[in-house]
Amino acid sequence: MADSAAKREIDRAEPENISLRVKRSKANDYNGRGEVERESESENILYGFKTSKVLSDSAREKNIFVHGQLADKEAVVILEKTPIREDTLADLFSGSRLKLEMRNDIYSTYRLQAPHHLNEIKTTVVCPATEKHVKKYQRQESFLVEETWEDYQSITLPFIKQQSFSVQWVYNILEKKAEADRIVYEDPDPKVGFVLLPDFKWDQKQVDDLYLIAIARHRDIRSLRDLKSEHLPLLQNIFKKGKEAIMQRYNVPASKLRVYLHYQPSYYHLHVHFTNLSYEALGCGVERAHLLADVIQNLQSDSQYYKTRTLYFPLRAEDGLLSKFKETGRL
Ligand code: DD3
Repeated sequence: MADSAAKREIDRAEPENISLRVKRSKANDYNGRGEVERESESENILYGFKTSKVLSDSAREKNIFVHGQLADKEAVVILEKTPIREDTLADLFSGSRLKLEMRNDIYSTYRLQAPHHLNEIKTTVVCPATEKHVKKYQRQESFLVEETWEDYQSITLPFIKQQSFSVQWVYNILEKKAEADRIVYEDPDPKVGFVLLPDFKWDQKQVDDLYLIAIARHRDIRSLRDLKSEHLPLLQNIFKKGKEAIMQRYNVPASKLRVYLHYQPSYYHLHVHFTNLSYEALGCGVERAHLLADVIQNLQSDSQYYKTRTLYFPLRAEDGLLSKFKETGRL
């Protein structure tokens, strides 16, 4: 990610970020304003970005997903405005320029130009992006699919196997080849171990939209459908230690957390989502999220629970799996 320079400057501006007790890594320490400025100019990898299409945007979520080319490679760029934090208000009020828009009676509106360090846009770059990445962010209609165990075996499983959507980034995290400095907690046990770290959807500036993922060390569990009672120690370990680590690091108690799995997941390596209960994360709705607490209980009462149940989930119009369900007359 190309946000290290920007992060560094934020860290300098708020050496004691009290809203969030995040342990600072060496890489995030500020090392001189001039250096930060130079770095952000020379390392603007988006300088030559050629937009080909806006895939989707949301006025409410204040984000935009753009498809384009970056040095002749396909790329997807996601821009998102982040929440305004209470601990930045003093700087915002004292360090901004105001342009009056209108005045009427006791009312007036302005365009406020925030100081540099409060004028950031969270940016995610996927490059080179595949056709699948582009489709993933294209605004699409959704359809609810009904998947019996037989459907899973004859339609979904073959599709997943043939897709081989790379989870290299997951292995990089497990092997500490990437994001090692972002790890919040890890349990090295090969069977019940996992790595807990912030999902990159979360900018970690405020706990209001807290979003972490626990990635299992075990590499052969594709999704909810693979889970059996033999995996209970793993699931219970993630549940217990994940909540404890989040309490320790972020001071957010278990009663404020939504802990769940997706079905279908966006990548087929077992992972668990930890999000702030007061934040409606994308994909936390009943049609896709399965509370870890429920998953554990279901497996406790029936080891084969997820091999017997019909599961329901939404698929988007362009999803290859949807075509498979259509072909077999299941939609
Ligand atoms: C992904 C789901 C996956 C595009 C995009 C995101 N958290 C990740 C790589 C590193 C990460 C994540 C796939 C991919 Cl925009 C394609 O998400 C990641 N690192 N969700 C973290 N910490």
